[in-house]
Amino acid sequence: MNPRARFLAALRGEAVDRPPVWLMRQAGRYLPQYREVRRQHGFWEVCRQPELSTLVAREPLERLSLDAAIVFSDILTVPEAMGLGVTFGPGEGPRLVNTLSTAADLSAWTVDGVAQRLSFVSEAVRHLRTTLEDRYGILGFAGAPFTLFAYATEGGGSDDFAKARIMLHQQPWLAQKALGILADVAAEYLAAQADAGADCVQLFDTWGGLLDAEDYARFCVPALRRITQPLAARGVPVLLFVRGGAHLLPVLADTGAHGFSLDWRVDWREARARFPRSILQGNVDPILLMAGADVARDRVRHLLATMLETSQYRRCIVNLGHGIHKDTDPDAVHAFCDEVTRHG
Ligand code: 1CP
Repeated sequence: MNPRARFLAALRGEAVDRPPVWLMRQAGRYLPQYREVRRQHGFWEVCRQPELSTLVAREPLERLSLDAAIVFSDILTVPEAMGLGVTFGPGEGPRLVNTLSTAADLSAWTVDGVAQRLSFVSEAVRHLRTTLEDRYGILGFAGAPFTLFAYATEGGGSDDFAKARIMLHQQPWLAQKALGILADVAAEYLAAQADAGADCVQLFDTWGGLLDAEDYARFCVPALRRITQPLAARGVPVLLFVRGGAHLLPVLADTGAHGFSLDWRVDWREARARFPRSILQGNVDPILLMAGADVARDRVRHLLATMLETSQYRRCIVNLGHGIHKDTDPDAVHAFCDEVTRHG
């Protein structure tokens, strides 16, 4: 089966020879060529030049047996385009200059013209689609509203994103307004990526798992529905990844997502029993790729056996439970993908 045909069949719930595979952060710092490109170009420069973004998005496809590419970009394109001033220092996480703590901060967000300022991402998707033709699936993506809200309030990475969680309860109206704006921008942004050639889109809620189910249902689910509803109306499948979200499975059904990218701590069988008709993606612990090629192969065999037994391989996509760690040996990643292809 052609990789894109396999990816599309999985998204539609059709029979496949084996589940398709792609990996979160498949184009990234664990690849020597990526690091070489980054020595010569700034992060935003790589994202903004379609030739460079396609180059790095294709690198993993050339080395590994993958069925889909993810556009090279970042979830922080959206706050950057809304005037929050996002920079990536060497070897550290992102920094945001204009953080959100008051209603005045929110009024300063530049929502007018944001789609135009984000158009470089759909241009990157278009360039990638033209280059890959119909050989591979393509995923577009965006940060989920809560995760972007978390960076906007904190001004950078954090272990607990306390400012965001405090704001939800101290200024709930402000938090809800911010989440609604982020959701509406994401809906339009993802639709543009689909129009440019993405076969499906993924929402990354990397920090959503910090919330309990009640807060997730109150603040995140309504914002997520503002994204999934218009995309569903356009026939664009939306996958939702919530890191550390095992306790949120009961409320995720209400998000309207077409499928779920499972964190490594989620029990696959439990998720399948809860979501018999949804796409499920995941969910090998990415840290275990650092245990070497044999462990990587073993984990794939175990996952595929579960996928076969519970789902006859239908509506399943092989992936990790979070992004590849930058210190991972590319040979272990190769072994992981190769093992998937042995099960066709
Ligand atoms: O120095 C560098 O080269 C920058 C490292 C890097 C890369 C490779 C960043 C900065 N972003 C990216 C690309 C990226 N980011 C992709 C496309 C590549 C691919 O997947 O193949 C994607 C999908 C993302 C998404 C992303 N960015 C997320 C969600 C996924 C996740 O890993 O949880 C998050 C949280 C970010 C924020 C971000 N951007 C970059 C870094 C180092 C971080 C994390 C910062 C933190 O710890 O808070």
